[in-house]
Amino acid sequence: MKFEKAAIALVCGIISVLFSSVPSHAAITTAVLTDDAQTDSDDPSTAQSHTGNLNFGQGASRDQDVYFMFDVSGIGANTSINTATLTVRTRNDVNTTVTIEIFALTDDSWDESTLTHNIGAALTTGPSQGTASLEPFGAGTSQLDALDVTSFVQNQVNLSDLVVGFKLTTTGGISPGGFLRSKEHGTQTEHPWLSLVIDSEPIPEPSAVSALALAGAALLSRRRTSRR
Ligand SMILES: [Ca+2]
Ligand SMILES: [Ca+2]
Repeated sequence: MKFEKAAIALVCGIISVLFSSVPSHAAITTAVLTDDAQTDSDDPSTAQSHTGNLNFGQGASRDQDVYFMFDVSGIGANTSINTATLTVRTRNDVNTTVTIEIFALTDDSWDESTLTHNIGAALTTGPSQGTASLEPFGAGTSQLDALDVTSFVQNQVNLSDLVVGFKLTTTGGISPGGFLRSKEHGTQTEHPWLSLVIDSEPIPEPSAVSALALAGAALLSRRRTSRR
């Protein structure tokens, strides 16, 4: 009986230590912006400069889009996402309100130095992550818009896909529509122009706990058998 009590206490102790060793508190992570680039349908097979202003707009026959990609490997694959917020700083120097719409990109097969309009148009996009109305505040004034992208980031993490991309498009037939500064731009007084902040927590590994419980049960069972 003494042995059984000791074994139970040992198993409970191990499980307790195991659970206490798993971080239970949410962590705030700022994802790393790895790529940002623009495309232009007027020059569809050429990679546009990705190191200055990234222009977006939609004319009668011209389509300019902005693409960006984050590395979220810092949060790990086995993670529950509480919130993921994409913040976009844009500037509209045109005297007309522009509407931007941001789509999830489920295809990560592009990079900022080689992306063209034709490559971008062939990429698979996921659901819209929302729209923002970009007011013409005047030259030199930017605005910040925050979009909830929790569902898409969780979807990517669930697939162990720790690269999260987006495509910024414009509606309303306005060209030029506006711009945001690339991460390489020399003027970053209002940095960052793109950010993805993730509130997440690791999911405890149930299999390890189950294995310990089974080991404890087997130990007790063996002890009982040996006493018969
Ligand atoms: Ca860039
Ligand atoms: Ca991805």
